[in-house]
Amino acid sequence: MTVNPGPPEYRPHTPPTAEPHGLGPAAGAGAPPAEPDAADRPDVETDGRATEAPDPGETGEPAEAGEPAEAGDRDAKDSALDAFRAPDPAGALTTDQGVRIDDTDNSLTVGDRGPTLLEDFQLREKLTRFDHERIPERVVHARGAGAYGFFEPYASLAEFTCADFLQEPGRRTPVFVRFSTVQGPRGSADTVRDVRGFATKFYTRHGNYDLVGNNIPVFFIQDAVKFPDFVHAVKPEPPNEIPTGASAHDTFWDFCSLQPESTHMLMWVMSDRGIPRSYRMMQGFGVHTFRLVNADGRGTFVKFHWRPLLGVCSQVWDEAQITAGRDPDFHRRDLWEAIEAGDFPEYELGVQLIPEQDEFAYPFDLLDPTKLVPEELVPVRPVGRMVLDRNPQNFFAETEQVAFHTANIVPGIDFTNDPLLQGRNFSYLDTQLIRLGGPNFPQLPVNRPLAEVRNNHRDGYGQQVVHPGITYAPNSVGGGCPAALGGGRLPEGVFEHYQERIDGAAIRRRSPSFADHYSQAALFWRSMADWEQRHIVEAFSFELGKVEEPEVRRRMVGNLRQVDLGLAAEVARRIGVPEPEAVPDAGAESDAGAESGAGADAGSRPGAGPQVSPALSLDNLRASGIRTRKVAVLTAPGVDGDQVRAARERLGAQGATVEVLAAQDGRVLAADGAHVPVDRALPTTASVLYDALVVPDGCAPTLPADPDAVRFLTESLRHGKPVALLGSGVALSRTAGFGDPGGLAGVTVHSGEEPPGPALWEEFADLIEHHRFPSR
Ligand code: HDE
Repeated sequence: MTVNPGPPEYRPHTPPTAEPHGLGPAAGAGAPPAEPDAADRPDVETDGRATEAPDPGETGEPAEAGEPAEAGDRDAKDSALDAFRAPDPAGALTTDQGVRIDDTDNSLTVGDRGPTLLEDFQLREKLTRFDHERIPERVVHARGAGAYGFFEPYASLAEFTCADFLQEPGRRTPVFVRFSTVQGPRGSADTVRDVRGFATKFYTRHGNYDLVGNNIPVFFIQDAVKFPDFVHAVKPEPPNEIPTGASAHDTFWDFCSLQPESTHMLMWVMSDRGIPRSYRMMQGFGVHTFRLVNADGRGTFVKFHWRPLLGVCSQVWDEAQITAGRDPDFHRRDLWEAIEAGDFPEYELGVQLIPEQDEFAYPFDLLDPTKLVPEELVPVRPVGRMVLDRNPQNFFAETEQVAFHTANIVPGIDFTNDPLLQGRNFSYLDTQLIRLGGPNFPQLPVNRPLAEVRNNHRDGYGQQVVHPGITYAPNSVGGGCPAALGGGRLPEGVFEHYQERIDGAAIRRRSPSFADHYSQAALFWRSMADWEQRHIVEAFSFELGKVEEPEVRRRMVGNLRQVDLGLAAEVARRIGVPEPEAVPDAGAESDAGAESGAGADAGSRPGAGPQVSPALSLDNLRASGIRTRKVAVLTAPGVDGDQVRAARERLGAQGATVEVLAAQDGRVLAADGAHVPVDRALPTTASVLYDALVVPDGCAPTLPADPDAVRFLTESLRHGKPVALLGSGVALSRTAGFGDPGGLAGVTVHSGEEPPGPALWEEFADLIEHHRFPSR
């Protein structure tokens, strides 16, 4: 690591420079400066890391933000961060002014027992810095986790866009991704029912591009002006700040019941999409229709999709609630540990491309963010992959201070008039100003583009750059003042607004083309597997069952009636409100709609798009293989050691993480006299933290007598997880009240005399691949 880097200029790849007496960014941030002699030698390596970042900026060309990297290479963003990494903490402790101090354990007092002196500047500085450690959390999406990585296209997309990062197959662009929940504060649990944020910052050679999306392809509202209302409704209620991280309360459902445009999104959030198994196993969506623009200025509408290579997997509701207590950091930890273990999460970027002439070809408005474009109408075209391969080094500096903004676009990408997007383009910059304390947040290390920054913006809180010279244009005396490249055909990499013709009167009115709130909610419902529909019914019933106001419950059931009669009737029964009537003109219903009672509304208009979209069901979004799935092996003294070893080897060889659990840490004496190492003691863990369970032979009667073990199995079965019961392992199931559960879906029972062979482990791996058996 470079010692005491000098003040970075706001340009790409600034190589760390010697600045022994300057207030380098690290020193300025309160980190102890290095030993003076080391500071004189900027190339000193103190931790074995490379000392100088490459500086492609020297060539005058835009920074090569990630040429195809050779194995082990650090990417351009990683190298650029070197200039901001704190010096070696092994040196002497200092104040923020670099004054070395001898004691950080005692205040300056008058005598042994006298008062503390005001002149103790060391105490005052330490307390002041501490008092100011917090910044306002994000007003929404406060709880999150982030990671660095890279994006690389499969092929050039130049036909549709001149966006730099989509031009050259295999050329890597560094990225930072932040995943989040929406409702809960920073300290809330990860596994609550909620939308998940999926925000990606691409450090492209032509500037930063932020794709600030969610794991659900539509949104609750159509117009940004409703966002504060929506958020006030979903957030904890003002008098008592209850509930934390949950939408199951009156104000949220009151708002939604009165704002029927939220219905489609509600269907998604009440489905298992609202309780993902992992950030690594959820899709991402740009939500809005954006525009790609090619070098000739031709525009194409685009919807962005991220598809996780591990498939889309969710928890079940009871599991999610227990996880929130057992490990509130479940998703954070999962992401962190996967990256540390080298199991880098990977997502494929896909685009739905819609020619401009097709703008009005669909039975919904492309500008309406409560609608998706069914993949059956416009297929998703894979364009590249993103790999997250590096954890941040400091949560606050990187994950907390990262500032996304929907208006951070680059040449080749542009907006549409989606009114939600237009409002976001104001809101994100505005929110960073309060959250990060002023206009210089783009200079924070994680936010700095790799592309060069050169303009006349000046001053403000926290300015990190020493700008020489004048600060206005035009000028005749400044010499080096940056010039805007205007007029005529612009060189590559210069942003030019898409020249959309706009003509109209200023009106405050929702477009009539946004009026249909139920068709796609019904499409979603019809596209669900039986078990998904059951979970949706249960989720609505749970949430509305927490609503105190009967009228809100009734109104919501009325909205659901517009989606599907069966859904509304079942929810009504469960929450104790009158069942809705069938709508009289049922003759207008389509076959599929009539079958499930889908509403007599726009949803069943002939030609209104597909009646079913298989792409929406989790049943069709699983991936093959069991890589990174977590398997617990419950053991006790006398366990069949061969079976434990086989589970480790056979499942481990396919990429699963196998952990041996026992009542106590350390090791367990197996029946063959060998010692089996224990990974975790049962009281410190829980079934909800695993995807599958093996109970080997030889553990009776110890395990059946252990309430933790009984509970482990009971929960695993209840949550639809694959379970292998080998030999006397079945005894545990009997104690748990399941008898011999061999007939249950997803359960393997081996009771033969012969030891279980490879075929059993293959069969069990297939069950793990299936992930959950919610039909159980
Ligand atoms: Fe956001 N949103 N949002 N949002 N949003 C924020 O920006 C806002 C919307 C999304 O990891 C805030 O920096 C408005 C849709 C993500 O840092 C804030 C509207 C989608 C994140 C804000 C929306 C999102 C945010 C809070 C309606 C999916 C977290 C802190 C017009 C496409 C980014 C911040 C991160 C964060 C405003 C609607 C996704 C207040 C006004 C639709 C993933 O500016």
